[in-house]
Amino acid sequence: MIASLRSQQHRLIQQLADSIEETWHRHLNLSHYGLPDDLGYVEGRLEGEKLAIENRCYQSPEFRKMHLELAKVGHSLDILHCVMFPRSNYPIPMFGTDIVCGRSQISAAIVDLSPTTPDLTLSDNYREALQALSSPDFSQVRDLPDWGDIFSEFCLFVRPSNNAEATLFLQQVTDYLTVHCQQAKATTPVSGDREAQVRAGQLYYCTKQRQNDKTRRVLEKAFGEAWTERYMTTVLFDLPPQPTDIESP
Ligand code: BLA
Repeated sequence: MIASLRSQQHRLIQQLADSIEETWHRHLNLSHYGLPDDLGYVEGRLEGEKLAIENRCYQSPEFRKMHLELAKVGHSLDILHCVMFPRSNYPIPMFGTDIVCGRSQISAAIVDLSPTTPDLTLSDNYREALQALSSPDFSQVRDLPDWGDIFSEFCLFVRPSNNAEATLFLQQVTDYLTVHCQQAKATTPVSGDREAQVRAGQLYYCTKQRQNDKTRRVLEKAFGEAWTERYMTTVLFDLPPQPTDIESP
């Protein structure tokens, strides 16, 4: 299953997938999160090449869904995608990372802790913890697309140009993730209006991510438009469940 696909992928993707799962296990109390039955492992064909997708999904007291996805298109494209969706009573950012690797060269490596507040800013706690990390220089920094206003000032979007830079990226992701797990555990859950704000922030994040045409095109070529729409809205960027209308007395 996922271990087999992982072993066939670009080294940075294997290392990052291992590090993400290790960090989750170290800091959080994980349990299984059930994806729709037919969407755990999927295969399609993209211009004659096989597209395989393997998903791993967990939840914890702080996170509604922690999704790690590996995808492989024939011998030409390796992808790692990971998003952590906080429960809507946790006023904390969205962790997201994506690595796209074509024919042994990494073309995109991005990581961020993206705010879910109405003014799209991170809390002081997060800012201080992230500022305390080292901020290494990369030789090729990439511009964010138009829909990228969801990302924070700490967003790192690069094209690592050698092994040393790939290792720096790996370290940066692991550091962001560690900060996030620690902050999440120290967070006091909210309710009422503040919870509604978190839900609205996650909805905005998902709406923007669904506008990523590059992701959509890869999936549509292999699986068609309808499947892709369902996948993007139920697996990649699903919205938090509605609150119950019943208030406790
Ligand atoms: C870019 N994402 C891309 C690219 C491809 C995919 C092919 C273009 C690579 C490049 O510009 O060099 C494809 N990504 C996928 C697919 C999946 C995927 C098929 O995750 C899933 C099956 N994307 C995310 C998350 C973030 C993200 C969580 O899923 C950020 C936290 C960002 N991907 C992201 C950005 C780009 C990208 C910003 C560049 C988009 C652009 O330049 O237009």
